[in-house]
Amino acid sequence: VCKMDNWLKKRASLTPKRMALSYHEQNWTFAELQQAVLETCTHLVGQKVQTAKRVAVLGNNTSQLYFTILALQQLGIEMVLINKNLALPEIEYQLHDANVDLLIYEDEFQSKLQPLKSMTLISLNDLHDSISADASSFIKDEFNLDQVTSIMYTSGTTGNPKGVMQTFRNHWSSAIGADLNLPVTAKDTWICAVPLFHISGFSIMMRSLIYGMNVRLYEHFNPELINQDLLNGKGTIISVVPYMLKKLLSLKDSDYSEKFSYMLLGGGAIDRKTLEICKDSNINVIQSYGMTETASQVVALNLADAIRKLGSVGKPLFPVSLKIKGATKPNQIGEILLKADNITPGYLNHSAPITNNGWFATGDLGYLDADGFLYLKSRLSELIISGGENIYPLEIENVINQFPNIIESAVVGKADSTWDAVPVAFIVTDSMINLKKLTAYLTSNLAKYKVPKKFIVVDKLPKTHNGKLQRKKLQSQI
Ligand code: S0N
Ligand code: AMP
Ligand code: MG
Ligand code: MG
Repeated sequence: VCKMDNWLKKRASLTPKRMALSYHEQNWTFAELQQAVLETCTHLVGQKVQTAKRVAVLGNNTSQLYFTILALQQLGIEMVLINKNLALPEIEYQLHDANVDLLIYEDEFQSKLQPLKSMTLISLNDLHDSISADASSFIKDEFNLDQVTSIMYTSGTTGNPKGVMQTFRNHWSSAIGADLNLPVTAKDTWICAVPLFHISGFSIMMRSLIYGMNVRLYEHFNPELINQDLLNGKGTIISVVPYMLKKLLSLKDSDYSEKFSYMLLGGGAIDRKTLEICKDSNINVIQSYGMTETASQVVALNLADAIRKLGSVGKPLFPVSLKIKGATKPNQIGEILLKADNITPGYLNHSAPITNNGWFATGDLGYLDADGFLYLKSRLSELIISGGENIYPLEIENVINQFPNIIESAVVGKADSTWDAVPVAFIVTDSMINLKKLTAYLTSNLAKYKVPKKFIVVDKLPKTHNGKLQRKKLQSQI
């Protein structure tokens, strides 16, 4: 299949009265959601946005942002989802790299974006107050499965973030694979407190259209409120990263409502002890493994095996093939290779093929046990995951090395009880460094979670005789 009926139209015609979205005290059925999205389309067309090739969006998980994302999709415009925590230079890099025509942002971010003079900017509030025009002729009747609909940036080993292109086919394959593992029913409500700008959140929105499922959207992760809502049966499924799971666990003092089904856990490693506490607290946790490049989970546990195979991230989902590079029998560790319609066609502006004979190399190491369950070990790259946000040492080092009197630097991850891991920097300097100035400089150039929590001055960095940095040696010094 190359084309499918427009998902929102299809969904609104199949189950118009079913609940689609809850946000604060407001609710929308699929017919009402379609209406709200159409309304946003009329404002976009009033601003001639339909002629844009690519539009970026920046905001919290508000209903307005939700409608805007779906509206851009209705108009067939590729959208770049900007991480709201990024510093302005990081945002500028992405806007420029993706050749974005317009940035739609939530008013809260106005002051941060102020210096972006050359860019066409429109706030969500202004968009909604703007003149409208008939959008019907611009709305796609069909979705071309090979068309890119969303782009999310992720950094690589080179230090420069790359735009991961996600097609309708990627999202379709992802949603179907997830549902064949853990079927969603009309009684389910999926809590979306993970960001819509990450695939963890965006994929919930796509599943909602495809399954006809209600989404309870939270402006941001509000643990107290979400805990209350889980106790009161306002959600049956919630996507979490380890930080969020542990935070919710710390608040929980009685059982969740019996309507509650499971937490979908992904984005980073979890310790066994936390999983055992969940088991003892009657919380079903479904461990999963996925990435931006795979349009969310590609491997997941199911309810029957979640306890029996505690510590595993599960089996490859139905549409996903997985093998361990070089492994000839169970329990051999190697790089995880994947083949699936979930996998991105590639990075924006990078012509190098993303697959080799159809196989995508994840950069993650793991092994399959004799029953075919995947266990993750570590990564080939030096990725640090803090609260579900990825930090690539090279990206930070490149910024640190620009600071006056710093000769070189190395960033490593330090285990952290709150964030799982935080970055720490080793620096080599030729004169005294003002820590306040350095921190201020880094904070204006990097998202806060990327700014090292500690700086350690050293005479030189440990290197092999070929000049390769020995991070393991540094790791033992923190
Ligand atoms: C953990 C979150 C929610 C923390 O944000 P919160 O609580 O809103 O904090 P703020 O109020 O914004 O800031 C307070 C202070 O904390 C600092 N800070 C914020 N975030 C971090 C962080 N991550 N690390 C370190 N510090 C942080 C702020 O700077 C601020 O500092 P001060 O007070 O000094 O100003 C937030 O970080 C969050 O939402 N994290 C999760 C992101 C996420 O979803 N990651 C997953 C990405 N991966 C994928 O999407 C692929 C896997 C996948 O698809 C998936 C993942 C999970 C579940 C399901 C799936 C699936 O397959 O469907
Ligand atoms: P991202 O592209 O931001 O979603 O990050 C994807 C990376 O997060 C993967 O390549 C893994 O290194 C890591 N990751 C995802 N899920 C898990 C998990 N369940 N356990 C450990 N690491 C994970
Ligand atoms: Mg990534
Ligand atoms: Mg927040």
